[in-house]
Amino acid sequence: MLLSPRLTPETYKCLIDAARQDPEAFWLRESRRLQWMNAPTSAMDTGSGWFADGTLNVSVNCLDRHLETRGDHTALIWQGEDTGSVLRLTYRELHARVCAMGNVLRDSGVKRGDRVAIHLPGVVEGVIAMLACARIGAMHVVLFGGFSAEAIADRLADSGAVLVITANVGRRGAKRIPFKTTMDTALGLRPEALAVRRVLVVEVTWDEVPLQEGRDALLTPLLAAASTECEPEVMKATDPLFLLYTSGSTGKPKGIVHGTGGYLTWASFTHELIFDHQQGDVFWCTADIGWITGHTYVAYGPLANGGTLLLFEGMPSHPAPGRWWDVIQSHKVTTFYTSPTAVRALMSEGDEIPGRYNLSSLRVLGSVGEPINHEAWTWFHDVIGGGRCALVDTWWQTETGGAMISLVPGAVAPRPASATLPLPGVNPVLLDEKGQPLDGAVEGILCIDGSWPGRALSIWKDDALFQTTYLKPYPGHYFTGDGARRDADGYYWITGRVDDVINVSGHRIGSAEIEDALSEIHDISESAAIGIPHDLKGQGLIVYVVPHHGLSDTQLAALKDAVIKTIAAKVGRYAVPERVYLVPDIPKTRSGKSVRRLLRKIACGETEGFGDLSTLANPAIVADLIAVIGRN
Ligand code: 6R9
Repeated sequence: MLLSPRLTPETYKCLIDAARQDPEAFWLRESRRLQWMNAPTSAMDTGSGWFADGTLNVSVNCLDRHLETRGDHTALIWQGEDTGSVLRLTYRELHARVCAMGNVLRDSGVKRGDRVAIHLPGVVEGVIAMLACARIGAMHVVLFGGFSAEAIADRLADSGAVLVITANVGRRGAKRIPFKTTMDTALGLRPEALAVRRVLVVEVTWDEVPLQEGRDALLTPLLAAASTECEPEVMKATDPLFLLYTSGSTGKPKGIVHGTGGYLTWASFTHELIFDHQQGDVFWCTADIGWITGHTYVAYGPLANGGTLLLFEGMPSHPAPGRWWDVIQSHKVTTFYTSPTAVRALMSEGDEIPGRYNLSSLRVLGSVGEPINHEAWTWFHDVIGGGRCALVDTWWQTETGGAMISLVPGAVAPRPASATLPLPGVNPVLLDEKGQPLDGAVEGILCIDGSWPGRALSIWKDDALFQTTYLKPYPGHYFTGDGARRDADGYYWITGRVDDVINVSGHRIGSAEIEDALSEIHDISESAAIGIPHDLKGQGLIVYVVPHHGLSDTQLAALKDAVIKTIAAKVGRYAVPERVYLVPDIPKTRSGKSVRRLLRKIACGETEGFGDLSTLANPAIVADLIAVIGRN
């Protein structure tokens, strides 16, 4: 049965107007969607943060308060890699498991304010551990399953995590991913820089797991012995809830800190609005919990709203194409939220495969992580949604906490491949390069004016960097790093990053992150990483490498291999470049900055139309680069 959307264009307009006319009253009212221990008396961030005098606990909001009305409703459906392995947890059962985990963490010495790192494959313990941290007031630091040992070690050191939750292995089709071994390597890399005292291990399979005496323990026996009642910490709305690393245009990945009351209000508000959340929905967000989408829309939004979330352990096309459609059919998924890269990959398998499944339970489809092209939008909407589902393209970022510009089902008319209009309380502006606001139908740098409840509090241990990255580039505005076009009706089309962040399959990769990793290869004098359009991945990563003079042919031949191996080891396999070019030099401005605009054009095969090259320090290099690309 299809339910009609809760909102109409008229009711939505009232919401937008109310948020504009009296934002303080609007957000104070919206905050009441949560259960507060002490309800806030002020909403807006006037220097002391959102809902500053409110107190609450996030896990109580996601679990305890639902027990009375929907304790026996399904909170979580876990679909394992094998068709036959399904786990359903009611709110009561999830509550008990989270409490047990909270007690295990407390017994392991974790205190309020401590950081707990979570590095897990797609098992239920991920969401349980996040909520358990929230319950005891510890901050979780979820690490993406695809990070290398070096990348993990960097994040453990920066966050000062005292405890790690990992798995013996992860299942990826027939493959086994050695989570625990990778963690052991990470912990051994620079032990003096780490504060990790304890490692708790989830046994995903019966595979043997090496345990270090005194430090490591299997989680199952500890959970079995733990009480299923766990007193929640009373947290201030402005206390940090979690820390999540993301890549920027400069330096190392930064730990984005999100707060408690504002973040959860935003997660709940946006989840209800953009997915038209209704009783009985089965909500499936395919993101890994290691990314912000996995925080806000796998865990916090759906649970804060008392929904049913689906977690799938496996891959889209394993053991055969159509597996995702099978999951939708089996569990009667109503809301399906994924990335353009996934849509394009599934589209390339043809229409016949989804045609074999009954997808009529679907009501809302969502896209996130990168711009969705017209063709993928149309296929998703027509073939998967059968033309009857709303397709919400949701633009947002790790730093914004939740969706900012998105279609709202029933309330906003769609335009293929457009993220459409800002949500209530979100005030985007487009600026020119000098920072002047642009009016009307125009393209410019996307900034946001004012604050909103979900905005990140800071960068871990570096508030000055938060200010210089987001608030100082265009004073008075929050700088997103994205460009956008606006049409005459105020609809937004996100054009992609305007900084040095590359978006490969929705994964943010900083060019500096790649270049830093490569600076450690002895035979390389410098490098430059750029992104160019890629049919499936949105952007493909290209690396230009300048070898030292005088290397032999054999040394040069080994260099490309070394580049790939180094990036896989220092960052992760997800950041391995599409192509590596060995070049004599990198085009530079007179002040020594790599001119990435030229590097992008040349990598795309362009041979002319580069504009005035006389301002370069080394204009002759352009012809050399064109020759290298032509030969490869
Ligand atoms: C939620 C998330 C953020 C960057 C963002 C932008 C790109 C995300 C998008 C989109 C076009 C969309 N992005 N959603 N671009 N349309 N609907 O992905 O967070 O990993 O921090 O990435 O992703 O470039 O700035 P995060």
